[in-house]
Amino acid sequence: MTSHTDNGATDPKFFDLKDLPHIVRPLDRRDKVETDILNVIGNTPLVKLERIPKEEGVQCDVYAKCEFLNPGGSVKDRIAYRMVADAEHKGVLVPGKSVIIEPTSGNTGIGLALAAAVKGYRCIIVLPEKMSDEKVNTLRALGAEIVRTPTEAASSDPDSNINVAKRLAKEIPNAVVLDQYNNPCNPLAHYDGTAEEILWAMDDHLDMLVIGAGTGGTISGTALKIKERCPSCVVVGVDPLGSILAQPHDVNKTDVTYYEVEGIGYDFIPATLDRAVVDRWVKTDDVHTFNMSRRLIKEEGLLCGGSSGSAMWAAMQAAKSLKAGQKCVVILPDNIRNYMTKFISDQWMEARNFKPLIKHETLWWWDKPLLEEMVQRPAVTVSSDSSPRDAIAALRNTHAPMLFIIDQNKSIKGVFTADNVRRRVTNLSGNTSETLDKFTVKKYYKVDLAQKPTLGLISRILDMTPFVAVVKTDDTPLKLEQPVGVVTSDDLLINTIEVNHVNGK
Ligand code: P1T
Repeated sequence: MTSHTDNGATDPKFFDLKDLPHIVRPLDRRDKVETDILNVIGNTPLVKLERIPKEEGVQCDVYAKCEFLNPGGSVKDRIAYRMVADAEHKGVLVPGKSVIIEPTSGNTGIGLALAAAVKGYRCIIVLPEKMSDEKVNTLRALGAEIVRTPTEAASSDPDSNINVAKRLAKEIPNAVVLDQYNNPCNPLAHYDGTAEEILWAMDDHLDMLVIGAGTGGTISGTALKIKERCPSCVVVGVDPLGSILAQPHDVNKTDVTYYEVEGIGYDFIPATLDRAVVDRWVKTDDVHTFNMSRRLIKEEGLLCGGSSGSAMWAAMQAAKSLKAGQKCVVILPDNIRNYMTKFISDQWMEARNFKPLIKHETLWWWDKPLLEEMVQRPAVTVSSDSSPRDAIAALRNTHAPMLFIIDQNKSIKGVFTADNVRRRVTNLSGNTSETLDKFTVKKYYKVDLAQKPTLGLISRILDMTPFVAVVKTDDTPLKLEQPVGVVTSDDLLINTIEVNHVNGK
Protein backbone atom coordinates (compact mmCIF):
# COMPACT_ATOMS: atom_id res chain seq x y z
CA MET A 1 0.00 0.00 0.00
CA THR A 2 2.80 2.38 -0.88
CA SER A 3 1.46 5.77 -1.91
CA HIS A 4 3.02 8.07 -4.46
CA THR A 5 2.89 11.82 -4.20
CA ASP A 6 2.90 14.61 -6.75
CA ASN A 7 6.61 14.55 -7.45
CA GLY A 8 6.82 10.74 -7.59
CA ALA A 9 8.63 10.39 -4.24
CA THR A 10 7.46 7.48 -2.12
CA ASP A 11 6.07 7.54 1.41
CA PRO A 12 7.12 4.76 3.79
CA LYS A 13 4.98 1.62 3.43
CA PHE A 14 1.93 1.71 5.72
CA PHE A 15 0.80 -1.41 7.61
CA ASP A 16 -2.00 -3.79 6.67
CA LEU A 17 -3.92 -3.10 9.87
CA LYS A 18 -6.75 -5.51 9.01
CA ASP A 19 -4.34 -8.47 9.10
CA LEU A 20 -3.01 -7.69 12.58
CA PRO A 21 -4.50 -9.20 15.76
CA HIS A 22 -7.27 -6.97 17.11
CA ILE A 23 -8.28 -6.05 20.62
CA VAL A 24 -11.63 -4.24 20.62
CA ARG A 25 -12.59 -3.50 24.21
CA PRO A 26 -16.23 -3.32 25.31
CA LEU A 27 -17.74 0.08 24.56
CA ASP A 28 -19.62 2.04 27.20
CA ARG A 29 -17.99 -0.05 29.92
CA ARG A 30 -18.80 1.00 33.43
CA ASP A 31 -17.10 -1.31 35.87
CA LYS A 32 -17.72 -0.47 39.49
CA VAL A 33 -14.05 -0.96 40.30
CA GLU A 34 -11.13 -0.90 37.87
CA THR A 35 -8.26 -3.37 38.23
CA ASP A 36 -5.65 -0.69 37.51
CA ILE A 37 -5.45 2.80 36.02
CA LEU A 38 -4.40 1.43 32.60
CA ASN A 39 -7.83 -0.16 32.30
CA VAL A 40 -9.34 3.33 32.28
CA ILE A 41 -7.55 4.32 29.05
CA GLY A 42 -9.94 4.99 26.18
CA ASN A 43 -13.73 5.21 26.14
CA THR A 44 -13.39 8.97 26.30
CA PRO A 45 -16.51 11.15 26.06
CA LEU A 46 -17.74 12.70 22.82
CA VAL A 47 -19.12 16.14 23.66
CA LYS A 48 -21.33 18.28 21.41
CA LEU A 49 -20.01 21.82 21.10
CA GLU A 50 -22.59 24.55 21.48
CA ARG A 51 -20.87 27.92 21.23
CA ILE A 52 -17.77 28.07 19.05
CA PRO A 53 -19.30 26.46 15.92
CA LYS A 54 -22.22 28.93 16.04
CA GLU A 55 -19.87 31.88 16.48
CA GLU A 56 -17.81 30.65 13.53
CA GLY A 57 -20.86 30.32 11.28
CA VAL A 58 -20.65 26.52 11.12
CA GLN A 59 -24.06 24.95 10.46
CA CYS A 60 -23.34 21.27 11.12
CA ASP A 61 -23.11 19.54 14.51
CA VAL A 62 -19.57 19.50 15.87
CA TYR A 63 -18.45 16.95 18.46
CA ALA A 64 -15.21 16.94 20.45
CA LYS A 65 -13.60 13.59 21.23
CA CYS A 66 -12.12 14.38 24.64
CA GLU A 67 -8.86 12.45 24.52
CA PHE A 68 -7.45 14.86 27.10
CA LEU A 69 -9.53 12.95 29.68
CA ASN A 70 -7.36 9.84 29.41
CA PRO A 71 -5.59 9.04 32.72
CA GLY A 72 -2.17 10.28 31.55
CA GLY A 73 -3.82 13.33 29.99
CA SER A 74 -3.61 12.48 26.29
CA VAL A 75 -4.62 10.37 23.31
CA LYS A 76 -1.14 8.83 23.41
CA ASP A 77 -2.01 6.74 26.50
CA ARG A 78 -3.82 4.44 24.07
CA ILE A 79 -0.80 3.64 21.93
CA ALA A 80 1.64 3.47 24.85
CA TYR A 81 -0.53 0.83 26.53
CA ARG A 82 -1.06 -1.06 23.27
CA MET A 83 2.66 -1.09 22.38
CA VAL A 84 3.57 -2.33 25.89
CA ALA A 85 0.86 -5.02 25.89
CA ASP A 86 1.94 -6.23 22.45
CA ALA A 87 5.65 -6.30 23.36
CA GLU A 88 4.89 -8.20 26.58
CA HIS A 89 2.77 -10.68 24.65
CA LYS A 90 5.65 -11.27 22.21
CA GLY A 91 8.14 -11.60 25.10
CA VAL A 92 10.07 -8.53 23.93
CA LEU A 93 9.33 -6.70 27.19
CA VAL A 94 9.86 -8.50 30.47
CA PRO A 95 8.60 -6.73 33.63
CA GLY A 96 11.32 -6.07 36.18
CA LYS A 97 14.04 -6.63 33.53
CA SER A 98 13.46 -4.61 30.38
CA VAL A 99 14.17 -0.89 30.19
CA ILE A 100 11.71 1.13 28.08
CA ILE A 101 13.36 3.92 26.08
CA GLU A 102 11.28 6.14 23.79
CA PRO A 103 11.76 9.30 21.73
CA THR A 104 8.66 11.43 22.10
CA SER A 105 7.26 14.92 22.21
CA GLY A 106 6.17 13.97 25.73
CA ASN A 107 2.69 12.50 25.72
CA THR A 108 3.68 9.06 24.48
CA GLY A 109 6.37 9.31 27.14
CA ILE A 110 3.76 10.03 29.82
CA GLY A 111 1.65 7.10 28.59
CA LEU A 112 4.67 4.80 28.71
CA ALA A 113 5.80 6.10 32.09
CA LEU A 114 2.27 5.47 33.39
CA ALA A 115 2.37 1.87 32.13
CA ALA A 116 5.94 1.50 33.43
CA ALA A 117 4.89 2.76 36.89
CA VAL A 118 1.98 0.30 37.08
CA LYS A 119 3.90 -2.64 35.65
CA GLY A 120 7.34 -2.02 37.16
CA TYR A 121 9.66 -1.05 34.31
CA ARG A 122 12.54 1.36 34.29
CA CYS A 123 11.62 4.03 31.72
CA ILE A 124 13.85 6.55 29.94
CA ILE A 125 12.13 9.27 27.94
CA VAL A 126 14.03 11.26 25.30
CA LEU A 127 12.36 14.53 24.36
CA PRO A 128 13.35 17.80 22.70
CA GLU A 129 13.96 20.88 24.87
CA LYS A 130 11.00 22.63 23.20
CA MET A 131 8.53 20.43 25.07
CA SER A 132 7.02 21.86 28.23
CA ASP A 133 8.50 21.56 31.72
CA GLU A 134 5.04 20.46 32.84
CA LYS A 135 5.41 17.31 30.72
CA VAL A 136 8.90 16.77 32.16
CA ASN A 137 7.69 17.19 35.74
CA THR A 138 4.80 14.78 35.14
CA LEU A 139 7.24 12.26 33.67
CA ARG A 140 9.59 12.62 36.63
CA ALA A 141 6.72 12.23 39.09
CA LEU A 142 5.85 8.96 37.32
CA GLY A 143 9.41 7.81 37.94
CA ALA A 144 10.76 8.21 34.39
CA GLU A 145 14.31 9.34 33.69
CA ILE A 146 14.57 12.21 31.23
CA VAL A 147 17.05 12.98 28.47
CA ARG A 148 16.48 16.26 26.64
CA THR A 149 17.74 16.95 23.13
CA PRO A 150 18.18 20.20 21.16
CA THR A 151 14.95 21.38 19.54
CA GLU A 152 16.73 22.49 16.38
CA ALA A 153 18.26 19.04 15.71
CA ALA A 154 16.65 17.65 12.53
CA SER A 155 15.24 14.14 12.93
CA SER A 156 18.18 12.76 10.93
CA ASP A 157 20.74 14.57 13.14
CA PRO A 158 22.71 12.36 15.61
CA ASP A 159 21.51 14.71 18.41
CA SER A 160 17.77 14.29 17.58
CA ASN A 161 15.58 12.60 20.17
CA ILE A 162 15.05 9.68 17.78
CA ASN A 163 18.77 9.05 17.28
CA VAL A 164 19.70 9.68 20.91
CA ALA A 165 17.09 7.07 21.96
CA LYS A 166 18.58 4.59 19.46
CA ARG A 167 22.08 5.25 20.81
CA LEU A 168 20.99 4.84 24.44
CA ALA A 169 19.26 1.59 23.53
CA LYS A 170 22.59 0.20 22.29
CA GLU A 171 24.39 1.30 25.45
CA ILE A 172 21.87 0.23 28.12
CA PRO A 173 21.42 -3.50 28.77
CA ASN A 174 17.89 -4.90 28.19
CA ALA A 175 16.73 -1.68 26.56
CA VAL A 176 13.68 -1.78 24.29
CA VAL A 177 12.57 1.07 22.02
CA LEU A 178 8.90 0.40 21.24
CA ASP A 179 9.25 3.05 18.51
CA GLN A 180 5.93 4.81 17.99
CA TYR A 181 7.09 6.02 14.54
CA ASN A 182 7.33 2.49 13.14
CA ASN A 183 5.16 0.36 15.41
CA PRO A 184 1.85 -0.84 13.85
CA CYS A 185 0.33 -0.91 17.37
CA ASN A 186 0.26 2.90 17.15
CA PRO A 187 -2.36 3.16 14.37
CA LEU A 188 -3.88 -0.15 15.50
CA ALA A 189 -4.80 1.28 18.93
CA HIS A 190 -6.91 3.88 17.10
CA TYR A 191 -8.28 1.45 14.51
CA ASP A 192 -9.54 -0.82 17.30
CA GLY A 193 -10.24 1.83 19.94
CA THR A 194 -10.71 5.49 19.02
CA ALA A 195 -12.50 4.71 15.73
CA GLU A 196 -14.82 2.07 17.26
CA GLU A 197 -15.81 4.50 20.00
CA ILE A 198 -16.58 7.30 17.53
CA LEU A 199 -18.56 4.99 15.23
CA TRP A 200 -20.53 3.64 18.20
CA ALA A 201 -21.32 7.15 19.47
CA MET A 202 -22.33 8.36 15.99
CA ASP A 203 -24.31 5.22 15.07
CA ASP A 204 -21.84 4.57 12.25
CA HIS A 205 -22.57 7.86 10.55
CA LEU A 206 -20.40 10.96 10.40
CA ASP A 207 -19.58 13.36 7.59
CA MET A 208 -16.22 14.75 8.63
CA LEU A 209 -13.35 13.73 10.89
CA VAL A 210 -10.66 16.28 11.83
CA ILE A 211 -7.39 15.10 13.39
CA GLY A 212 -3.91 16.59 13.87
CA ALA A 213 -0.93 14.56 12.70
CA GLY A 214 2.31 13.90 14.56
CA THR A 215 3.34 10.28 14.13
CA GLY A 216 0.10 10.06 12.16
CA GLY A 217 -1.06 7.07 14.21
CA THR A 218 -4.28 8.73 15.36
CA ILE A 219 -5.40 9.96 11.96
CA SER A 220 -4.31 6.83 10.04
CA GLY A 221 -5.81 4.23 12.38
CA THR A 222 -9.01 6.13 13.14
CA ALA A 223 -9.70 7.23 9.57
CA LEU A 224 -9.01 3.82 8.06
CA LYS A 225 -11.64 2.10 10.23
CA ILE A 226 -14.15 4.94 9.88
CA LYS A 227 -13.84 4.90 6.09
CA GLU A 228 -14.45 1.14 6.06
CA ARG A 229 -17.80 1.62 7.79
CA CYS A 230 -18.63 5.13 6.61
CA PRO A 231 -16.93 5.64 3.21
CA SER A 232 -18.40 9.09 2.57
CA CYS A 233 -16.73 10.60 5.67
CA VAL A 234 -14.27 13.33 4.69
CA VAL A 235 -10.98 13.04 6.58
CA VAL A 236 -9.21 16.32 7.32
CA GLY A 237 -5.58 16.23 8.43
CA VAL A 238 -4.14 19.10 10.45
CA ASP A 239 -0.49 20.08 10.06
CA PRO A 240 1.26 23.17 11.47
CA LEU A 241 3.01 25.62 9.15
CA GLY A 242 6.68 24.68 9.38
CA SER A 243 6.02 20.92 9.13
CA ILE A 244 6.15 18.81 5.95
CA LEU A 245 3.51 16.18 6.74
CA ALA A 246 0.92 17.80 4.45
CA GLN A 247 3.35 18.51 1.64
CA PRO A 248 4.06 16.49 -1.43
CA HIS A 249 7.02 14.52 -0.20
CA ASP A 250 10.21 15.99 -1.56
CA VAL A 251 13.28 15.05 0.44
CA ASN A 252 15.36 17.77 -1.22
CA LYS A 253 13.06 20.60 -0.27
CA THR A 254 11.67 21.21 3.20
CA ASP A 255 10.08 24.31 4.61
CA VAL A 256 10.79 23.28 8.16
CA THR A 257 10.54 26.23 10.53
CA TYR A 258 9.97 26.71 14.24
CA TYR A 259 6.47 26.65 15.70
CA GLU A 260 5.33 26.52 19.31
CA VAL A 261 2.51 23.99 19.20
CA GLU A 262 3.66 20.63 20.59
CA GLY A 263 2.98 17.11 19.31
CA ILE A 264 1.97 17.77 15.71
CA GLY A 265 4.11 18.19 12.60
CA TYR A 266 7.48 16.68 11.62
CA ASP A 267 10.36 17.12 9.20
CA PHE A 268 9.96 13.54 7.90
CA ILE A 269 7.08 11.18 7.05
CA PRO A 270 6.73 8.53 9.78
CA ALA A 271 5.82 4.99 8.69
CA THR A 272 2.77 5.27 10.97
CA LEU A 273 1.24 8.00 8.79
CA ASP A 274 -0.86 6.75 5.90
CA ARG A 275 -1.36 9.91 3.87
CA ALA A 276 -3.66 8.02 1.49
CA VAL A 277 -6.51 8.20 4.07
CA VAL A 278 -6.38 12.00 4.29
CA ASP A 279 -8.78 13.74 1.88
CA ARG A 280 -7.74 17.24 2.76
CA TRP A 281 -5.03 18.95 4.80
CA VAL A 282 -5.44 22.24 6.68
CA LYS A 283 -2.29 24.12 7.66
CA THR A 284 -2.45 25.94 11.02
CA ASP A 285 -0.41 28.66 12.72
CA ASP A 286 0.37 29.30 16.37
CA VAL A 287 -1.81 32.41 16.69
CA HIS A 288 -5.01 30.69 15.55
CA THR A 289 -4.05 27.52 17.39
CA PHE A 290 -3.55 28.97 20.86
CA ASN A 291 -6.41 31.44 20.67
CA MET A 292 -8.72 28.56 19.73
CA SER A 293 -7.39 26.42 22.61
CA ARG A 294 -8.14 29.30 24.97
CA ARG A 295 -11.66 29.55 23.53
CA LEU A 296 -12.23 25.80 23.91
CA ILE A 297 -11.35 26.20 27.58
CA LYS A 298 -13.23 29.44 28.22
CA GLU A 299 -16.31 28.98 26.05
CA GLU A 300 -16.82 25.22 26.06
CA GLY A 301 -15.18 24.27 29.38
CA LEU A 302 -12.85 21.78 27.71
CA LEU A 303 -9.50 21.83 29.55
CA CYS A 304 -7.43 20.91 26.51
CA GLY A 305 -3.96 21.62 25.11
CA GLY A 306 -2.45 23.43 22.13
CA SER A 307 -2.87 20.88 19.35
CA SER A 308 -6.58 20.73 20.29
CA GLY A 309 -6.77 24.38 19.23
CA SER A 310 -5.09 23.53 15.91
CA ALA A 311 -7.58 20.72 15.26
CA MET A 312 -10.57 22.83 16.28
CA TRP A 313 -9.47 25.82 14.20
CA ALA A 314 -8.96 23.54 11.18
CA ALA A 315 -12.36 21.95 11.84
CA MET A 316 -14.00 25.38 11.83
CA GLN A 317 -12.47 26.09 8.40
CA ALA A 318 -13.31 22.69 6.88
CA ALA A 319 -16.78 22.23 8.43
CA LYS A 320 -18.09 25.43 6.80
CA SER A 321 -18.72 23.23 3.74
CA LEU A 322 -21.15 20.99 5.73
CA LYS A 323 -24.89 21.61 6.10
CA ALA A 324 -27.16 21.66 9.13
CA GLY A 325 -27.74 18.13 10.45
CA GLN A 326 -24.38 16.83 9.19
CA LYS A 327 -21.81 15.69 11.75
CA CYS A 328 -18.17 16.61 12.25
CA VAL A 329 -15.94 14.97 14.89
CA VAL A 330 -12.74 16.67 16.02
CA ILE A 331 -10.16 15.01 18.25
CA LEU A 332 -8.78 17.02 21.20
CA PRO A 333 -5.50 15.19 21.96
CA ASP A 334 -4.11 16.47 25.26
CA ASN A 335 -4.87 18.47 28.35
CA ILE A 336 -4.29 21.88 29.90
CA ARG A 337 -1.86 20.56 32.55
CA ASN A 338 0.93 20.27 29.96
CA TYR A 339 0.84 24.01 29.23
CA MET A 340 0.19 25.83 32.50
CA THR A 341 3.29 28.02 32.07
CA LYS A 342 2.88 28.24 28.28
CA PHE A 343 -0.22 29.28 26.32
CA ILE A 344 -2.36 29.27 29.49
CA SER A 345 -0.23 32.19 30.69
CA ASP A 346 -1.36 35.56 29.25
CA GLN A 347 2.21 36.86 29.55
CA TRP A 348 3.52 33.96 27.44
CA MET A 349 0.90 34.72 24.77
CA GLU A 350 1.58 38.48 24.81
CA ALA A 351 5.39 38.11 24.68
CA ARG A 352 5.00 36.18 21.40
CA ASN A 353 2.45 38.56 19.96
CA PHE A 354 -0.16 35.77 20.00
CA LYS A 355 -2.52 38.01 21.97
CA PRO A 356 -2.79 41.81 22.36
CA LEU A 357 -1.00 43.28 25.37
CA ILE A 358 -3.30 43.80 28.38
CA LYS A 359 -4.19 47.44 29.06
CA HIS A 360 -3.05 49.29 32.18
CA GLU A 361 -4.74 52.67 32.10
CA THR A 362 -3.41 53.77 35.52
CA LEU A 363 0.25 53.41 34.53
CA TRP A 364 1.44 56.42 32.50
CA TRP A 365 4.43 54.55 31.07
CA TRP A 366 2.66 51.31 30.03
CA ASP A 367 2.17 52.27 26.37
CA LYS A 368 5.40 54.26 25.99
CA PRO A 369 8.00 52.73 23.69
CA LEU A 370 11.35 51.46 24.92
CA LEU A 371 13.95 53.89 23.53
CA GLU A 372 17.54 52.92 22.85
CA GLU A 373 18.84 55.40 25.44
CA MET A 374 16.78 53.71 28.16
CA VAL A 375 18.76 50.50 27.71
CA GLN A 376 21.31 51.03 30.43
CA ARG A 377 23.05 47.71 30.17
CA PRO A 378 24.82 47.68 26.81
CA ALA A 379 25.22 44.38 25.03
CA VAL A 380 28.25 42.34 26.03
CA THR A 381 29.13 40.02 23.17
CA VAL A 382 31.19 36.91 22.77
CA SER A 383 32.23 35.35 19.49
CA SER A 384 30.66 32.00 18.61
CA ASP A 385 34.11 30.40 18.35
CA SER A 386 34.99 31.25 21.97
CA SER A 387 35.08 28.56 24.64
CA PRO A 388 32.41 28.27 27.37
CA ARG A 389 35.13 29.06 29.92
CA ASP A 390 35.96 32.35 28.14
CA ALA A 391 32.27 33.18 28.12
CA ILE A 392 31.92 32.47 31.85
CA ALA A 393 34.94 34.70 32.51
CA ALA A 394 33.31 37.47 30.42
CA LEU A 395 30.11 37.16 32.46
CA ARG A 396 32.06 37.50 35.70
CA ASN A 397 34.25 40.37 34.53
CA THR A 398 31.42 42.48 33.15
CA HIS A 399 28.64 41.54 35.63
CA ALA A 400 26.35 41.40 32.59
CA PRO A 401 23.23 39.26 33.18
CA MET A 402 23.80 37.54 29.81
CA LEU A 403 26.06 37.61 26.78
CA PHE A 404 25.05 37.80 23.13
CA ILE A 405 26.84 35.16 21.08
CA ILE A 406 27.64 36.65 17.68
CA ASP A 407 29.13 35.34 14.45
CA GLN A 408 31.60 37.00 12.03
CA ASN A 409 28.82 39.26 10.63
CA LYS A 410 28.06 40.42 14.19
CA SER A 411 24.64 38.89 13.93
CA ILE A 412 23.20 37.07 16.92
CA LYS A 413 23.48 33.27 17.14
CA GLY A 414 21.93 33.08 20.61
CA VAL A 415 22.64 34.08 24.18
CA PHE A 416 24.83 32.75 26.96
CA THR A 417 23.60 32.73 30.55
CA ALA A 418 25.11 31.31 33.73
CA ASP A 419 21.72 29.81 34.53
CA ASN A 420 21.70 27.78 31.33
CA VAL A 421 25.27 26.57 31.89
CA ARG A 422 24.35 25.50 35.41
CA ARG A 423 21.27 23.63 34.16
CA ARG A 424 23.20 21.89 31.41
CA VAL A 425 26.03 20.85 33.68
CA THR A 426 23.78 19.68 36.53
CA ASN A 427 20.83 18.20 34.62
CA LEU A 428 22.29 17.03 31.32
CA SER A 429 25.80 16.04 32.46
CA GLY A 430 27.28 18.60 30.07
CA ASN A 431 30.73 19.99 30.82
CA THR A 432 32.42 23.27 30.08
CA SER A 433 35.04 21.69 27.82
CA GLU A 434 32.25 21.20 25.20
CA THR A 435 31.86 23.79 22.44
CA LEU A 436 30.04 27.07 23.05
CA ASP A 437 27.33 25.89 20.67
CA LYS A 438 26.17 23.36 23.31
CA PHE A 439 25.61 26.24 25.75
CA THR A 440 23.92 28.59 23.31
CA VAL A 441 20.32 29.44 24.18
CA LYS A 442 18.46 29.90 20.89
CA LYS A 443 14.97 30.64 22.22
CA TYR A 444 15.09 33.48 24.72
CA TYR A 445 12.96 36.46 25.58
CA LYS A 446 13.82 39.46 23.43
CA VAL A 447 12.31 42.64 22.03
CA ASP A 448 13.28 44.28 18.76
CA LEU A 449 13.60 48.08 18.83
CA ALA A 450 12.55 48.08 15.17
CA GLN A 451 9.11 46.92 16.34
CA LYS A 452 8.80 49.70 18.95
CA PRO A 453 8.20 47.47 21.99
CA THR A 454 6.33 49.18 24.83
CA LEU A 455 7.46 49.31 28.43
CA GLY A 456 4.24 47.46 29.22
CA LEU A 457 5.33 44.56 27.02
CA ILE A 458 8.73 44.51 28.74
CA SER A 459 7.01 44.44 32.12
CA ARG A 460 4.88 41.48 31.03
CA ILE A 461 7.98 39.61 29.80
CA LEU A 462 9.77 40.39 33.07
CA ASP A 463 6.92 38.56 34.83
CA MET A 464 8.40 35.39 33.26
CA THR A 465 12.16 35.97 33.11
CA PRO A 466 14.69 38.10 35.04
CA PHE A 467 15.98 39.87 31.92
CA VAL A 468 14.93 40.73 28.40
CA ALA A 469 17.39 40.92 25.51
CA VAL A 470 17.06 44.04 23.37
CA VAL A 471 17.96 43.72 19.68
CA LYS A 472 17.68 45.84 16.55
CA THR A 473 16.97 44.42 13.11
CA ASP A 474 18.97 46.25 10.45
CA ASP A 475 17.49 47.59 7.20
CA THR A 476 19.53 45.35 4.90
CA PRO A 477 17.65 42.69 2.87
CA LEU A 478 19.21 40.07 5.17
CA LYS A 479 17.48 41.74 8.16
CA LEU A 480 20.33 40.87 10.50
CA GLU A 481 19.65 41.11 14.22
CA GLN A 482 22.19 43.25 16.08
CA PRO A 483 22.53 43.19 19.88
CA VAL A 484 21.61 46.40 21.75
CA GLY A 485 21.56 45.43 25.42
CA VAL A 486 19.60 43.92 28.27
CA VAL A 487 16.70 45.24 30.35
CA THR A 488 15.96 44.05 33.88
CA SER A 489 13.24 44.99 36.40
CA ASP A 490 15.45 47.65 38.03
CA ASP A 491 16.11 49.25 34.61
CA LEU A 492 12.37 49.40 34.08
CA LEU A 493 11.89 50.96 37.53
CA ILE A 494 14.56 53.60 36.85
CA ASN A 495 12.77 54.54 33.63
CA THR A 496 9.32 54.66 35.16
CA ILE A 497 9.12 55.17 38.92
CA GLU A 498 12.22 57.43 39.12
CA VAL A 499 11.02 59.62 36.25
CA ASN A 500 7.67 59.70 37.98
CA HIS A 501 9.36 60.90 41.15
CA VAL A 502 11.46 63.55 39.36
CA ASN A 503 8.34 64.77 37.58
CA GLY A 504 6.75 65.14 40.98
CA LYS A 505 3.82 62.91 39.93
O1 P1T B 1 1.16 11.06 16.86
P1 P1T B 1 -0.27 11.31 16.44
O2 P1T B 1 -1.12 10.14 16.66
O3 P1T B 1 -0.35 11.83 15.06
O4 P1T B 1 -0.85 12.43 17.41
C1 P1T B 1 -0.48 13.76 17.24
C2 P1T B 1 -0.46 14.53 18.53
C3 P1T B 1 -1.37 15.57 18.69
N1 P1T B 1 -1.39 16.32 19.80
C4 P1T B 1 -0.53 16.09 20.80
C5 P1T B 1 -0.59 16.98 22.00
C6 P1T B 1 0.41 15.06 20.73
O5 P1T B 1 1.24 14.86 21.75
C7 P1T B 1 0.47 14.28 19.55
C8 P1T B 1 1.52 13.25 19.33
N2 P1T B 1 2.46 13.09 20.35
C9 P1T B 1 3.61 12.39 20.19
C10 P1T B 1 4.06 11.98 19.01
C11 P1T B 1 4.34 12.09 21.43
O6 P1T B 1 5.44 11.54 21.36
O7 P1T B 1 3.82 12.43 22.50
